[in-house]
Amino acid sequence: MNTAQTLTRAPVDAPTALNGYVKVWLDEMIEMCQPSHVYFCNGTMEERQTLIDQGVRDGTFIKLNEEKWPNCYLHRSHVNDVARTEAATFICTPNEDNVGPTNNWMENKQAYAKLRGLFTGCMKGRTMYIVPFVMGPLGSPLAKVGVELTDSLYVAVSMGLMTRMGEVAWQQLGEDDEFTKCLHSLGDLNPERRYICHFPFDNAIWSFGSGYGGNALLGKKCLALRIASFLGKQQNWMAEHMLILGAQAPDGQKTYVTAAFPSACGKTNFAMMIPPEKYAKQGWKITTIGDDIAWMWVDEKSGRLHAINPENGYFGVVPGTNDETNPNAMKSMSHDSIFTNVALLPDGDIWWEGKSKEPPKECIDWTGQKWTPDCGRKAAHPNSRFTAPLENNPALDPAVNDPNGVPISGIIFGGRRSKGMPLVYQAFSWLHGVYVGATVASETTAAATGQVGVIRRDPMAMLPFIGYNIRDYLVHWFRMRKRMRDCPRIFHVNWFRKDENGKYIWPGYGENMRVLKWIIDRCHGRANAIESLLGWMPRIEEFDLEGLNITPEQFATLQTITHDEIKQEFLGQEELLLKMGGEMPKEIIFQRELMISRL
Ligand code: GTP
Ligand code: SPV
Ligand code: MN
Repeated sequence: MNTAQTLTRAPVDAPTALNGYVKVWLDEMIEMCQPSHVYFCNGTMEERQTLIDQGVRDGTFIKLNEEKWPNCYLHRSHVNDVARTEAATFICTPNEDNVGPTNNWMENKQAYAKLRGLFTGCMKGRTMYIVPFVMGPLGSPLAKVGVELTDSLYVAVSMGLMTRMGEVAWQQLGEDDEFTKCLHSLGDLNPERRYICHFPFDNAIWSFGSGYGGNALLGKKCLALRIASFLGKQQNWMAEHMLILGAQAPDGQKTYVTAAFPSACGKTNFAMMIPPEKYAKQGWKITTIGDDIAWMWVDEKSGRLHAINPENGYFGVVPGTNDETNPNAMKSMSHDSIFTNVALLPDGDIWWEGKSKEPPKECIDWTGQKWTPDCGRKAAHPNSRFTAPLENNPALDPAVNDPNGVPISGIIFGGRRSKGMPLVYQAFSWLHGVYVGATVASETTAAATGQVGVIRRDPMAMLPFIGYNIRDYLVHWFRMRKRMRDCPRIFHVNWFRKDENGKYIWPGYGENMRVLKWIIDRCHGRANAIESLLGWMPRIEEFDLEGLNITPEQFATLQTITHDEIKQEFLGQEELLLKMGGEMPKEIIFQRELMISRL
């Protein structure tokens, strides 16, 4: 069928055989939004360049110094649109019980009515970009098709970097009716009229009033976490806020682990870690499958948990990233990338806090104003980001496009805890591990609007991303174990413990390899451990500190948790558990009792 004849607006380069279900939906959305132009994205490189060039002309993008940053561009967002807005994020269903105590709920019919009001006519004078995309390696049993309609050129181009976008999506979809209907408009960027609404029962997402990544690139948090977690619950798989990395030992053995840390708490850095020299010399290699999201299912043949990265790019935190902390991230963003809200130097170079010790003498800050080191403001926004294709990463794992995913041996939880959490411990069992994950806490970061640095419970680093009731989510975690013949070992880490002067005790970044090595050895039943109140911990005298400026005594302090701190921690866990009230899964109650019994 040729949609060009039936669409209300012209000109339209519709794919020759547009899926019939897409067409019906598209006609309805076009009639509501009333765009002046409609453009079908095909996903070619020529198209990406044409769109970017158009963005350079209309001010969406600023071209950077071609020598220093080949084919890279700067985008500045509206000053009130720089991070995810959790208060404006809703799960819209018939019953409040569907979403539970940790989500914002809107009754689905009311939500549609409210948002229809906002979307009606919102694209007058604008172009609607039709962005078909696939989440997951093509042909994977879990790969999902989405179609995003957006009036943001920045979103259309970014979706091209972050997903498998274009003709491939129509091919993957075929004549099927299973695709996520994603509707997005910048609206007028008024935070009062900002709604990120998910309709899990309709496989639909309507996002209005924000152009920020997590609110607007609907394949990422909205589809690949909120909608996908809902689907995974029904279809026996898991969508998690996790990186996936591969570690190759000197003898060639490859171990894959996932790690769930809350937003801006170290996933990208851990996933791209370069082992310290000693380990590199021995032959250790770390490779990246993904840096933010993992979809996992139990492989029937092996009986093990397998994982894919649904994304095709990185949307990574820029501040703090430099050639020492994360050389692979620096290389990943070194060409063909988009930077959002970093500072611009006079020669078309860019800068951000933590890029170099010496700040530039002057620059244009992320808001477009003149900036000098003494002006008292940040040059780059603390949540400034880079958008880069996966293939830019020199440490990309060869299995990244494998539809069957990679087998997972370990799952690591962690958070940003200045006090009271040791560097590493292992849960006693899967059941205990789920409790450890469910009670993760972390100091809040600039990735979401609101106060920064306050501790909050963030179960499995999924608090803002579980698309249904947390009670059912935890039960799902317990049940998944029963499908596995061999289950991953579960760990908890904290890179962020501080001393009395407020300085990080642990060097972090590449040195986290030492912790990973112990974790890998534990996964394979090789390393010793001592039983502590929290879980299994490395023996101080066996933990590799060679080449580090840390004495075994200091390491012991890093690992210590006092009785008082443990009691404080238990009390802190109540904050989340009480929200579930009488609906707490029994496994959580039992684990809590066991914890107290150990005191
Ligand atoms: P999202 O993309 O928001 O989900 O974040 P993420 O979990 O991928 O966080 P990322 O790796 O981008 O790290 C966020 C911030 O923490 C950056 O400023 C990093 O430099 C810093 N960071 C990451 N790893 C470490 C570490 O091991 N030690 C210390 N001290 N800081 C770290
Ligand atoms: C996060 O906040 O966890 C991110 C960035 O990964 S965003 O995609 O904007 O949500
Ligand atoms: Mn994230």
